Amino acid sequence: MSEQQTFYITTPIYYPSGKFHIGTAYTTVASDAIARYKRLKGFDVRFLTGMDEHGQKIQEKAQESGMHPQDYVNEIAESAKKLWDTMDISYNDFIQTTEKRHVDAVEKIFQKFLNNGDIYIGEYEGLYCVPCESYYTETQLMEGKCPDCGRDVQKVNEESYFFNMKKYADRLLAYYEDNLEFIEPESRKNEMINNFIKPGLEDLSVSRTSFDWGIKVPGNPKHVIYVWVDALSNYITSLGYGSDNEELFNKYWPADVHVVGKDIVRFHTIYWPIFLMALELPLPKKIFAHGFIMMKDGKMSKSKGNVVYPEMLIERYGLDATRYFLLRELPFGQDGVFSPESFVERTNFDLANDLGNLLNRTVSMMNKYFDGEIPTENLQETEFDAALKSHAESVRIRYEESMEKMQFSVVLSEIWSLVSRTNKYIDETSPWVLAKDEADRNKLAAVMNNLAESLRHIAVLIQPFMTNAPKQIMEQLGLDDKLLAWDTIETFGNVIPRNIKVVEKGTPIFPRLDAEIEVAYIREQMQGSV
Ligand code: ME8
Repeated sequence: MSEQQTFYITTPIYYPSGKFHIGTAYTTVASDAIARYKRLKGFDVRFLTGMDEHGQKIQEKAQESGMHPQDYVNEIAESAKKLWDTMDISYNDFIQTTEKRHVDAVEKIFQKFLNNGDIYIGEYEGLYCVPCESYYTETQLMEGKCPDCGRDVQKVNEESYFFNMKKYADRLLAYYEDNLEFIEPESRKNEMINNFIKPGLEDLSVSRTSFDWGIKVPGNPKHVIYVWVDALSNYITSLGYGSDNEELFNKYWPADVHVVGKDIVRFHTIYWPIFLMALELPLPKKIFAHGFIMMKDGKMSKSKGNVVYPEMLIERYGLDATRYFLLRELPFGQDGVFSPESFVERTNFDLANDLGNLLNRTVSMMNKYFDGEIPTENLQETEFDAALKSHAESVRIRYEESMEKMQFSVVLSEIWSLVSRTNKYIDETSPWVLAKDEADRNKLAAVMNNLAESLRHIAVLIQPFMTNAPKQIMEQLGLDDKLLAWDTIETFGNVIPRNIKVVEKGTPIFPRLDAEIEVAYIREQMQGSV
């Protein structure tokens, strides 16, 4: 038997600085969609997420809430896991950077940098933004504030270890050139080259002495290791790199893709590859940087009262509608706006009207014309069948192309083109007319079979995005979940077995929302989130 191909995908590890909003959920759901897709295609997938628990910001947050930092981060890690379980995130591992497996390995990584002469000790004088855990020079500031988040920066003057970044700049550029798909979208790559690498990489301060919530520098415990050196290493420490058992590391590294938001591209496309080069390890195959979910009045922030939490949407509208919206509404890679109106519209139009109705109509016609049984024999093609079949076939091909590029909104619009095409097929074939003439009985049978088959294709295709609807569709059609396997949609038709009975009465899988009431509800919840 040939060995199963592996696929390693990661999300950023998030800061435990508060409750997760839909932005964090967005990255995680997108990564989950890829993980599910690759599993569906037969890959041996490893999907990592976790928490970035060290650093000055977290120490200060813990102090504010009167807790020991370890208790503080553990509590948030538990609530994060609960949220990911609620959202059906199919992660294989959840790493916390305060775990021993990580701490031990990061100490070894730092020691290796020291041994190889990549790190030297010096004096750091400069500016630091605590919320971004990031260093800046005077000229990088925007009106005296942090260029990334607009907040005040602190003057830092302390002894520090420095990483010699310059040494690797040429190799990094060569890697970009040889691996054209390393950074996506491409615009981010140009930004990195023109804004950071070409002007000359500065040596990076990789330790701090003014607080102690972090991993100690081996042999010099006055220093804690810079939180980004600590954090980025999670992608390999979680695989056992530097431990007694590197089996997972050997199997899954290099990562196929690190999914990140546009705010942390620099760390992933400059620092991380350079650290890996210093460790003499292969670099990840791709860093995909997506855009941000914005609100009509700008960034989500508690003070503006415009924060949307995933739990609220899931409780009221269900997980599938929430996951669908996140991946359908925003073109992955670009910023997009969340509005209560667009959420309600998508749910009503795409889910309740288009998909929900198609299932309902199909099930009720099957009951009306064939006593609930999906006809599989004596099928006489209608003039409209070939177009439906070829559409389903072409959707599958375009779906695969766009999925590889992580163009989720394109993939979903492709699937919905099959939903619309199938609804149109009902209008074209007018089963209620065929049902009037016994001579058209076999044509009616073919139409019913094609409708069930088309819905089955849709159920297979939506699996990376929705976790309940595929099973609900199969259940209403009376079909076994085995028919959700990818290879069952390689052809259209001849898959549904004989003597299958659909349910007698299908319940709507996506109830229609009262737009006015629900828009007001979401808005109220956003304001209540202050
Ligand atoms: O940066 N829209 O953690 P973090 C879309 N610990 N995505 C958003 C978003 C929004 N409005 N807001 C946040 C860190 N995100 C580091 C990462 S990795 C080794 C260390 C997502 O909690 C997006 O993926 O600030 C962004 O990159 C990430 O959350 C930042 O999470």
